[in-house]
Amino acid sequence: MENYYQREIECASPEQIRAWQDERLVKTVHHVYDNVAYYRNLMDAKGVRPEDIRSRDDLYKLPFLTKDDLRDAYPYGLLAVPRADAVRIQSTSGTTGRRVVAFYTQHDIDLWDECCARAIVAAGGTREDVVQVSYGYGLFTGGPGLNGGSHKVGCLTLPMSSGNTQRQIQFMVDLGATILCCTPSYAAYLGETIHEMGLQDQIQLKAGIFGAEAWSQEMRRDIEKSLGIKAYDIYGLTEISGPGVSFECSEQTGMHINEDHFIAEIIDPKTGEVLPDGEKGELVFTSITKEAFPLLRYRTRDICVLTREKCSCGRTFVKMSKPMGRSDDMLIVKGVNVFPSQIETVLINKGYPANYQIIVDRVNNSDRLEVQVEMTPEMFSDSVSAIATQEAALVEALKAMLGIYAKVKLVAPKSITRSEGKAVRIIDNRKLY
Ligand code: DLL
Repeated sequence: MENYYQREIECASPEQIRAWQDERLVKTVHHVYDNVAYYRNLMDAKGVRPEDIRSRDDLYKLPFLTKDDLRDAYPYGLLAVPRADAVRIQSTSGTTGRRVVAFYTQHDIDLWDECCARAIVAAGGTREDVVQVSYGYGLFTGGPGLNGGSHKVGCLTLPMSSGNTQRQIQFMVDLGATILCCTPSYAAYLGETIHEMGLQDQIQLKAGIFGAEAWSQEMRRDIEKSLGIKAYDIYGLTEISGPGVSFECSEQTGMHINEDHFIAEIIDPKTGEVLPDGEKGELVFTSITKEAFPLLRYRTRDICVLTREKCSCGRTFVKMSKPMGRSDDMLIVKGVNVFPSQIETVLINKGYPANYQIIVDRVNNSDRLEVQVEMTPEMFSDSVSAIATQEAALVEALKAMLGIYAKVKLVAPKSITRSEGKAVRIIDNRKLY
């Protein structure tokens, strides 16, 4: 059997890509208008008829869709096929409020697998490889996405999921894993543990496919050195399918967006105006081949740049830069979405004033979250043990809300700087962007 590689698609001419996008967009717009009342209402409110969308050039006429819409329409409001035709649900990593869920038909899963297969091939994967998938499995898309892609390429797939680090490493050694798929922070942790166990000479890895959170070039170099591999970036989001929306090739100057399935736009996050290629702004995706959950002009909140330079790998699909930040204030800490509002809720529920600061650092390639919380004068105490008890209670409550550990430091009344405009709650020292 030949190695799986969709060269004729990934290296298609710009005219061919445009033709696919035009045709598939028109079809998708009719599909959602006919089958999703939520869309019909949005489009009617904007006075757009499906017939108004004749090509990619008409995309700007469509309304944007945001995470709020997905929450409003939760759970089935944006499902575009009969429930009996959908076979899978995945969900975003947010831990509170209404979760965002995405649906897939079998055909949608096949196409998603294809996108992930392309990423694996671009990282040098063939059917000779043993792929260790150490992204979480379950509602998170990382595990299922890379698992499906690995099968499609014909690799021997190790569905490890995340956690149980010693066992991960034992399997990696025993089974001779050659490609590792996980978050960059977990890859760094695995590398560190492999060295502690003195097993670095027994590792056969050659490449890693890392994404789901921001990571710097410095971190890439550290991981490459520690694991003795080439590390590739992969991007995606649950709403648009999961990992594999875009991926790095050997040139590593941005991630190729699978343009036969997704149309990418960059907009000014404040005005919504579409910006030309090369300008920095918010990334917006329209899925054009999905059956169960097609999203039109979905605002990702990720800030990046699109470039259409010729790539030495031969692929013609547009490249996106690593996301340079988010236009909203969501933090991704250890791969988990953290909103300052969640922290605020905990503090206020526990009787603390809303004067707090969130500090995120990256120590030894692992995220550290600290919340500094101001006490009220009534709470203030000279007793070290009384303060430690209060801090411990907050750590517990934050863990229950966020699902991850945050260090808590109680500080004296009035010691956190007040702002006259919008409060700056977050100090992100990770230098990720
Ligand atoms: O993180 C899907 C994924 C899984 C991508 C595995 C890559 C690998 P969500 O949990 O919905 O989906 O989070 C999506 O994560 O909007 C970005 O802000 C961020 N993100 C994803 N990939 C990258 C990356 C998955 N390579 C959100 N670099 C997105 C920086 C990333 N940020």
